Amino acid sequence: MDPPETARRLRPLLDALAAGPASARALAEELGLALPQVEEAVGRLRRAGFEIEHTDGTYEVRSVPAYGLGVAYGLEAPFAIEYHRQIGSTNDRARELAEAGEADVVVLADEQSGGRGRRGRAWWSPVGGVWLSVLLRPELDATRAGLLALLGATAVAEAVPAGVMATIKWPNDVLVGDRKLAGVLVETEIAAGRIEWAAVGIGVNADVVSTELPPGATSLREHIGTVDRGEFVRNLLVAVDHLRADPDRIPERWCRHAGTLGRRVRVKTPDGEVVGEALDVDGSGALLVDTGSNVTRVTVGECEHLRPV
Ligand code: BT5
Repeated sequence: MDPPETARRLRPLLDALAAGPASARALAEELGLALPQVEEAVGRLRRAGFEIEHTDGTYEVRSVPAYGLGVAYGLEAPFAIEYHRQIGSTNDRARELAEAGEADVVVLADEQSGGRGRRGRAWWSPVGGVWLSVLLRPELDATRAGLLALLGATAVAEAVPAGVMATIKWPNDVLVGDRKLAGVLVETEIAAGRIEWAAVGIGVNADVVSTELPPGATSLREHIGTVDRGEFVRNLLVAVDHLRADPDRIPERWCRHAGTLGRRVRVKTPDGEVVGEALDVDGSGALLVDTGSNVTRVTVGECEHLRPV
């Protein structure tokens, strides 16, 4: 496995190359590297599928891989991309990177052999899906950690191409109709009441056929045909970046896509079931449910949409 600094080092080089042809010397100066380090980094990009021409001491990008590291080329969000063709779980790798002191890295995989959902459930992650974890160090009080799940789901809903009617079921399932398109698994490290780091794991059934997915699942491909995953991930990461920059606005942006509000719901919580009408989410991402006798604030639980009585 590459050391964590590799992904971080390639990002500024990709940005410099995306700006146009550049001499090795200019790149070295701009990036604060020695010439052999520039050559080594260009070699890494070539091995990752970039076609980079080198004539008269000038590098020029001729083509970019459609997925993988190609996602970082022209990405308008400050994340470094660490790409794996196959991995156990991107969230596990994000945790390793967090423990090595990293931030703002996206672990992206083509396939996961041990994809995880919440509470130990398995997450199917065949080739063609979008499986990634964004490692963030948000300025957020631990009591507001619930917002991060809303952030993940909102980013997916905002990035979904026009023509797909995606809605969010509280807190973080993205559905088309009543079938699941995407899920979010947030894992955090808390210290002294603050969030030290968060791995926001996002799984989207993008360019996958439904026969490769569990019952009850759907994919973007089922609705719009072949999907440009690179473009989708770039849009997703730009949305993540905007949302994390202004956490106070996450509930409002989440609400624009919410399918849960105004509906009768049953939420299974660690303290028992809450049944009633979902009214709103509060500033920490909790669901407010009118049970008929009071308004209950639900911070964790499994939410089910019920038919109106
Ligand atoms: C989730 O869990 O919805 C969170 C899924 C997070 C997956 C991402 S992929 C990148 C990152 N790395 C990881 O290892 N995980 C994250 P939950 O709400 O517990 O839903 C799990 C349930 O969804 C399962 O029990 C199945 O019923 C269903 N399911 C499993 N795989 C699915 C898929 N690909 N599409 C739709 N539903 C699925």
